[in-house]
Amino acid sequence: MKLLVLHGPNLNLLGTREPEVYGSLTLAEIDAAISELAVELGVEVETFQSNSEGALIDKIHASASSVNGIVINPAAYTHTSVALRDALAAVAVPAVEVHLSNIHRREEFRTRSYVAPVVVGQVSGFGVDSYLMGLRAIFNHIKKGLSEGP
Ligand code: CA2
Repeated sequence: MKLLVLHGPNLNLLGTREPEVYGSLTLAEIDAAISELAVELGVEVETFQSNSEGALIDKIHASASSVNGIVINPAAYTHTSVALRDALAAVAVPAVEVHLSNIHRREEFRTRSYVAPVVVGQVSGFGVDSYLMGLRAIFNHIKKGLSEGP
């Protein structure tokens, strides 16, 4: 099984500012925790961060035929991007949306996710554990689908 983990804009700055909101881990440390869990689950994981909406969409398109599932933190594009939502819907690869912070208990504009209706589910508010729970969730979702057969 191969999974893709996508990080949206500004997440490359993690660990430098707003630790009270996003935690104190850097993106490299989050990726290391993801890789560790991937070994435990016996799956291959690729991680990718971009500040560009187009680059994230291109990565989804390019990976569509080679990955079984996606974990995505679309960051601010969560609340703005119909294009990202359309890309996820178009490729029909199951995805889980994750957020470090709880987007439902912050500013009102963060409570709307354009991505939520096209993913299997959302994990929000648990810091790095949102990614790890998201990874386990998509792994279990795919395994269930594979074992059920056609
Ligand atoms: O809680 C999350 O994971 C978010 O997706 C993070 C986004 C925010 O726009 C979403 O509403 C919720 C922001 C990521 C910005 O990350 C920073 C990291 C360090 C310093 C400043 C911003």
